[in-house]
Amino acid sequence: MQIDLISIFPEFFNSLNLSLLGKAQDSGILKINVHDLRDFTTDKHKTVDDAPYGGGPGMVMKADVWGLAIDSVLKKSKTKPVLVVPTPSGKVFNQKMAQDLSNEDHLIFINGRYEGIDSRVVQFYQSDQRIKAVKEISIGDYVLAGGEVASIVMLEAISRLIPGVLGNEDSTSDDSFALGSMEKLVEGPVFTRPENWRGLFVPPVLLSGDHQKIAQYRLEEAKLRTKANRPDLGEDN
Ligand code: JAH
Repeated sequence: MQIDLISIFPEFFNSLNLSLLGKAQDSGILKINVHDLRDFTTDKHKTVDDAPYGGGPGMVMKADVWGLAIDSVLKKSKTKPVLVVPTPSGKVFNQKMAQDLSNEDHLIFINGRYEGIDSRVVQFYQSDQRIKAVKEISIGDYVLAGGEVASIVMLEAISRLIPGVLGNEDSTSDDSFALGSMEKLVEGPVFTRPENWRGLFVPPVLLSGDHQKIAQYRLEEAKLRTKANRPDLGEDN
């Protein structure tokens, strides 16, 4: 998979060279390109923003600069990319969206700052035949200072689902939210050695060797935690 990220703060994405994402790039499964939006300005002050039409606070990122940056990525693209736009006004990101995006050939993330990007950028690329789809996505109900951290969150969720990215291929299969969309539960508690830590003991059933009983225990704990922390999930668990 190819991933292009465009930002006025390209250094935010240095963390993508670490751990899981770093290894996926070393192995060639993932190719990540980071682009500095200011490289696509045409004025001597490298201006990327301007005052909002209609007035109001803050600044809006200029459509012309974004257009040049996105077009320069598109001109080198072999297949039609999905354009991802992190924004608090988008659809809320979830595991299903991560799974769908992990099956794409090419993703482009455009990362706004200030009060956002001139809305004509999304409008234009939604009807551009060089692009497969435009996805405006939020990672939750809070406002960040820009899209960069949201892009990193989404990329971590997406890339670990790409075959060959995780060392242990099967360790994703029963994570919280990875369960089928019918029976959604968060995971219950987990334990490792020592059996007694500061007087706190591992539940004995986990040391019993009875795998039937263990599965039953884990399901009950998952249901309890889901009811307590996520009553919006698993209504019929
Ligand atoms: C803020 C551009 N829901 C996460 C999220 C995503 C993006 C932004 N904020 C929150 C954002 C300012 C400018 C994007």
